[in-house]
Amino acid sequence: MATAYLGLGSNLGDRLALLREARRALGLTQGLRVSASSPLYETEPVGGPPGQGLYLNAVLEVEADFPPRRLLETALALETRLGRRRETPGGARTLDIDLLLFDDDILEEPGLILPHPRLHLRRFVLAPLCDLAPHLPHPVLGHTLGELLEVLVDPASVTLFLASW
Ligand code: PH2
Ligand code: MG
Ligand code: MG
Repeated sequence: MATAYLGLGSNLGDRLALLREARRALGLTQGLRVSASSPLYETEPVGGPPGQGLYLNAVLEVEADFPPRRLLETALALETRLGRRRETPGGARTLDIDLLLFDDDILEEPGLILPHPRLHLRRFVLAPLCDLAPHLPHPVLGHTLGELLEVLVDPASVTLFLASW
């Protein structure tokens, strides 16, 4: 059994309903258990075309009894099922699920890099990740996630979104 962290984001459609449905569907997946959920954050879009709506972001901790590639495929299939259309790169999306960490695996394959190469650079990922695992060391950088958040310079705004989910 491996412990993995998934980053969820939505800035198109009913964002809250999409994140709730994503978590529910992941929990129903054979071999996967959702063991913890971060609070929700409302966040300013980073990159992509101008004029996009604010994101809702959150992180899930999951227990998986299959390899990272299959977790990635599960996540991508769920994005598609919940209406994601890949048109403009970096454009608004109904649902994005990123594989952030898979145990302390370090991996660089086509389409799958672990740990996620930008997780320590983005407050919309690191803040919810630290709500769940502040003491976890980053497998490549060595510092804990909490230490990385403390020194992070990312001016994009990230505020708690006060809804239960
Ligand atoms: N995801 C991106 C690009 N920019 N910005 C925010 N605030 N939240 C995201 O989830 C996000 C983003 C690419 O996946
Ligand atoms: Mg993403
Ligand atoms: Mg993605």
